[in-house]
Amino acid sequence: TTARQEASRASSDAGTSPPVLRAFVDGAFVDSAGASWDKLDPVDGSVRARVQEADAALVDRAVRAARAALDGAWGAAPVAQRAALLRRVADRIEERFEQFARAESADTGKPLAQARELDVPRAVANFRAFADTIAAAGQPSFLTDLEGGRQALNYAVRKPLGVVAVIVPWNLPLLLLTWKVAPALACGNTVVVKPSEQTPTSAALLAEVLAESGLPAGAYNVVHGFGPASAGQFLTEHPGVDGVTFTGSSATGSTIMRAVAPRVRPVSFELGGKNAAVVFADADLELTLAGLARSVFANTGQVCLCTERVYVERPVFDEVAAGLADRAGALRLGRPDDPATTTGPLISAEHRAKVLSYYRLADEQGAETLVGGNVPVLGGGLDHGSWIEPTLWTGLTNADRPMREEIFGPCAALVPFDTEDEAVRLAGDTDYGLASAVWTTNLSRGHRVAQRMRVGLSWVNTWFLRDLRSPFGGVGLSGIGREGGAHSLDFYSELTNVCVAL
Ligand code: TXE
Repeated sequence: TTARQEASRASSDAGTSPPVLRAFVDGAFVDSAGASWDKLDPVDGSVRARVQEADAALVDRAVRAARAALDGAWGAAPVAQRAALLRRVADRIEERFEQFARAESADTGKPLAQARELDVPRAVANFRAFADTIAAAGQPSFLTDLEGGRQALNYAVRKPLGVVAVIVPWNLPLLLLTWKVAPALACGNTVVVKPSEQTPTSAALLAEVLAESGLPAGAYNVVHGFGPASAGQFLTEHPGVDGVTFTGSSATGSTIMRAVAPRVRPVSFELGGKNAAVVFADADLELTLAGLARSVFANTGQVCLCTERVYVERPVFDEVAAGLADRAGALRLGRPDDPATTTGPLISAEHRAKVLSYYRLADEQGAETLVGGNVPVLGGGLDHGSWIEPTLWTGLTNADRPMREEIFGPCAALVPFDTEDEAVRLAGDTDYGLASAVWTTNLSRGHRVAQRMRVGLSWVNTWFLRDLRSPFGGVGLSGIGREGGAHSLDFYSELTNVCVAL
């Protein structure tokens, strides 16, 4: 409701009429009988698009179209055809590279350079990686010895999970969307996508690319809308949905679990994080500070993998704190198309209010603010954007709320430690368990500590480095299941074991 209120307030200031974004159902963009909302530019608060909210009837049409495509052309497509389609999609995203980069940057406010370096190349890579994965996928078979010297042959046949609901957030919209859509289609599923209400554009662009690449109508559908009492809820509660893949907040993950529980459907969840970095005194400090700064401030701290807790071995604590504060001070907030910009705004005024509430909480809990802590005054027409200062604290402990709850902003707290065991204990003292990074030049210690972390992704001397064949996901509040390479195939497939008495 708050986002809607903000949206309608801002729309009254708009001069020209913004483009209209509609649902994509059964191979065509269609009008919805539901309401519309204004998608605001996080950079300056202007209206970027008018988005039509899918009502329950339109969500139902999308799910039916997906079912028909599953029972028809796409569900029957051989593996080679699916892999070839994914490769064509990758090629076509590359052809429209700049269009995707600009759309992604415009929806999120992120620097255009980052969309060009990360978001769009990863979307291309996602389609190529899952074309390779499905083309190479096999299943073990077993010859079973029976009495009397006879045998039975067991082998498993991979089938699509079915109609998959794909619900994605606003921080890396295209990257996360393609991370799910590529393996889902590779396995022969059909999908109904609900992009975030904050970032609806790239899902619509992808619809065009998939159709041009020859994906049958109905195999990829997009419904726009919000979560509760809107497209998100209508989709997850729909009896025609066979599984849900979701990236977003832990609270919404829990709500989605309840929505599918009556039908006992599988879910794959990549949820929030409260990720720790551990810096040992023997670390290469130049390398560490560069990596740490990236892990705290990338995408304005709005990546589920971002570091919000930094544990530093006491002898280098002051040096690391000062070095990281210098790097924070060197960040340049500005318009996405300015090549000097390193850091965009937060996604929305609503999200900034949340992040700012943690800045105030840190003050109240006696933190020392090394850098930042406020809303910046940028001028130049940016005053209505959702800007916030990159921020670092010392003086907090694991008992304080800013150390326990996911803030999802460009901020982190630094805390000293004295022993390896203490560092592992402090890092693991969280309900989340997505990612961690250990910084050390001691190889044995790097492996040892990385393995002891209670997380799904444990980095040593790097951060965010991904091989798309390796498992991605979290423990605890950070999610259920793993995606990536063959792990994604496990989620997006059902297996039928065939047992033949020979
Ligand atoms: O997330 P939501 P929000 C965290 C981050 C952030 C907080 C809230 O801490 O501050 O979550 O962000 C859809 N049924 N992350 O509110 O609600 C929603 O429309 C079905 C971490 O944006 O999880 C959107 O498409 N769908 C995260 C998507 O879920 C529902 C990335 C994500 O929204 C729904 C984003 C419902 N009942 C936020 N309610 C990460 N892990 O990277 C919402 N949605």
